[in-house]
Amino acid sequence: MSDLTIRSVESRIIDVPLIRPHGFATTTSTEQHILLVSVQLENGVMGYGEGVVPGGPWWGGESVETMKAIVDGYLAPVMVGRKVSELAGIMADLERVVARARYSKAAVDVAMHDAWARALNIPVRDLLGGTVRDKVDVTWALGVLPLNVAVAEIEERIEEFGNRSFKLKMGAGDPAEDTRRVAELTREVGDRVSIRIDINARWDRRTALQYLPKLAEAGVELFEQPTPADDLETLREITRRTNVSVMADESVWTPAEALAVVKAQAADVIALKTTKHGGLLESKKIAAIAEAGGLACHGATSLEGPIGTAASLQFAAATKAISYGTELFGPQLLKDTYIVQDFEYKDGQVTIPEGPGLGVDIDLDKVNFYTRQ
Ligand code: MUC
Ligand code: MG
Repeated sequence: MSDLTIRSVESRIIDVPLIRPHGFATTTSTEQHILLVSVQLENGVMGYGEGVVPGGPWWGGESVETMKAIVDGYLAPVMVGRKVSELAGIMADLERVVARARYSKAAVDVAMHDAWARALNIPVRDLLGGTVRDKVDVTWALGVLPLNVAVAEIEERIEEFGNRSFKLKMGAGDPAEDTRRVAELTREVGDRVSIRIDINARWDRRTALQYLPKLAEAGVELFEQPTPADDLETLREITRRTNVSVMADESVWTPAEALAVVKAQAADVIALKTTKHGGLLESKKIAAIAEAGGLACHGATSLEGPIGTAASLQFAAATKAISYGTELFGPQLLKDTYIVQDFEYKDGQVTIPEGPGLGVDIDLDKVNFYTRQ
């Protein structure tokens, strides 16, 4: 019997350039910074996971630099010497040593899933219950862009990859101007593709109730987190007042928060990010709560690289509740990859990789090339 004991846990920061700047409500990224975590077992098997946040600590308080300190200094010592088949027990013990820090915990959760599945020569999806789907729809996110640039990018993605839905980031500028820009764009392309918006919790109640109806009228199909995370009352009011689906993102980090959204009937969809929730085990709980409460889950992203994306794809493969498509386009936003395989993005979908573990293999030369000195 091969030895499933964790021999070592290592991490390094890699910086990968983006194909174009990605504008969020509060910052703009030109590179994605990723904490690549590796877990090696005594039998020699390696597993990988990514610690990754969208564009820096503005989103959830963690950054690759803080994650490195947490993983190396606090999580790794709890993991080394334990059997990877005790994953649930290890994750529970991590809670005793480090509060919150869910992005850091996601990186080690995924690396352990990958190593364990590889040791058993099965895909990670089999550890999560097996397959419900082998492809998922992919929404392309545009960031904050001027109208003509956004339209050109949408046309290009439709032509090249058949994307059928697009997410625009809002909340960076004056709400009236921002609304005009997005409403005009929606009128221009909204009969051919679905336009969704993500305001990243930047609007207050009054602004949201003033401008969201105009966006609904223009044909926007989904409002993602228009208002502050803790204000479920307003989110519920928006859900009630408009016919547009409302997605909770910043409002749901934990299973308890997912339950609160269900109880408050504050949204129709939950943005499920395997990173934000602290890994695949915690994400399963969110999915179960959403499903029981009659909410759909969207396979959302923190702009993961290929390893983190493969993890979220394995999760979507095994989780029926991911019924509102995905935005797992992270690898397409990176200028280069650091896995051996290419993902198959086609007809607005991506095929979920097969093969042991996450279904993708690391390209160590590339990883070395992008490692921060
Ligand atoms: C978010 O808030 O959803 C995902 C895609 C994107 O452009 O931003 C992220 C984060
Ligand atoms: Mg969001």
